[in-house]
Amino acid sequence: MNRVFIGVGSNIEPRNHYLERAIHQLKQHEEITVIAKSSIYETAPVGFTEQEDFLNMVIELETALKSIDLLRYCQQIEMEQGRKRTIKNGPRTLDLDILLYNEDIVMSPQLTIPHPRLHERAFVLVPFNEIAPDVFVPKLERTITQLLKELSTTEVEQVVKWKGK
Ligand code: PH2
Ligand code: MG
Ligand code: MG
Repeated sequence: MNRVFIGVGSNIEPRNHYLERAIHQLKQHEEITVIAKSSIYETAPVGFTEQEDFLNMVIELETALKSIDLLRYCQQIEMEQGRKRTIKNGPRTLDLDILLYNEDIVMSPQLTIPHPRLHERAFVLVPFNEIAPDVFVPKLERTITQLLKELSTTEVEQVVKWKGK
């Protein structure tokens, strides 16, 4: 079995509905088991900042799928939830990013694992640290907690537990 972490994000309403439906659809696959999910966090947009705040979370899976097949399944879920790829890093109903796949390093045109911006993003590291602080990130050679400590407090403060609808 492969141990995988996925980052989930949405900044188009109903944001929590997109997150919940994504988890439901992952569970539907007979070769995927959802092991853990973080709380939902509300986060200031990073990169392209002229957009609404996101809801973000991280989930842990066990799967028999190869990373490329898991990617295709995630993209299928994004499509089904009305994802339109217009502005790079712009508003989206649903974003599912494979963050880690065991301790594998994958560098193909379709997929880079560990996720290339994992270590820069408080909206990933804060929820990740909640469910799996000691997980080791290959290539960066650090645990999640160690990576989180390298971020500025300003960035970390922009990630707060979501208070609900
Ligand atoms: N995703 C991006 C770009 N910026 N900012 C936040 N807060 N959350 C995201 O999920 C996010 C982002 C590209 O995938
Ligand atoms: Mg993303
Ligand atoms: Mg993505």
